[in-house]
Amino acid sequence: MASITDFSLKNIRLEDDGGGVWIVTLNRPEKRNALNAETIEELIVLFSGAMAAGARAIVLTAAGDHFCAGLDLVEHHRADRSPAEFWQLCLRWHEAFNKMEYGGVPIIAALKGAVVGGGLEFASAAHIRVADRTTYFALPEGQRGLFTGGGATIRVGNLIGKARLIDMMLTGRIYQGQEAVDLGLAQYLVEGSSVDHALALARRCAENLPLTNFAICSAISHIQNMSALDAAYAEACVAGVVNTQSAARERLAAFADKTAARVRPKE
Ligand code: 1HE
Repeated sequence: MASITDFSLKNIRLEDDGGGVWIVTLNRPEKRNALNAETIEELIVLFSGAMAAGARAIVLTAAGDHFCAGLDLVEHHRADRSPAEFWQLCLRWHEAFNKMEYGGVPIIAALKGAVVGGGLEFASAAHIRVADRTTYFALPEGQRGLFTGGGATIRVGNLIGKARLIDMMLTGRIYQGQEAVDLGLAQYLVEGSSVDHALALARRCAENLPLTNFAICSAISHIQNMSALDAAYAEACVAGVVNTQSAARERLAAFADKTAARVRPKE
């Protein structure tokens, strides 16, 4: 895809703020943005092509009061899938979420209402999560007779740890507010609109050099999958490329000649 207008998506709305920050809106509010198979395919197309189409940062949001109600349970019930079919469907979910996590474009999820089941798996593939006061997190799989299939055992486990993940799945425990932030389910809790805050963060990310963001939003996730020895080597390789990019020379010169902003605590 050469530009944002080349995407033809039914369940997702796409806008550019004019500065390369894309606003990606899940658009099935009447189904509480439950993820059906078609939406997963659209996510794959979108996140595979966003960088080449010029996205500098992405705000991920949803129409209606709820971010995402997870797997489309009605579609799943009606399709009466075989084990092989659901296995393959889960791999499509992984394809979509891996394209997000490893794709190199910063993704900031603006959360609200239900972020549950596959909706939490989806949000966990973003790089930054902003919650508002309506946001709540749960993994109702246990109560539905299901198991997570979109990466919760990995990403949600990484965010909150194994014991809390198991508790959420066994008991249906719901986290919200400051407690959810303290546990790591979101990095920000805002009083107003999570979209406004996510947009401000995305615009800030978009001021970074694209290669730097690419490294932050792909290399860290890859490196975390490696042994410490290989991770250190890979980090050195990435730094070799990023820290010698010609586009960074201007920023380094500004520091050297004392015109660049300094890093100071808030007044
Ligand atoms: C849905 C879904 C869905 C709503 N699949 N259609 N996820 C869950 O267990 C969460 C299921 N959803 C809910 O608990 C509630 O819908 C909400 C708390 C999110 C919202 O409640 P509410 O009162 O605003 O809406 P509602 O009346 O429950 O639903 C409105 C419509 O959305 C209704 O459709 P309608 O055609 O009858 O109007 C619902 O059927 C539809 N809807 N949620 C399909 N999830 C890779 S494995 C991942 C495994 C999982 O994700 S398990 C967790 C599934």
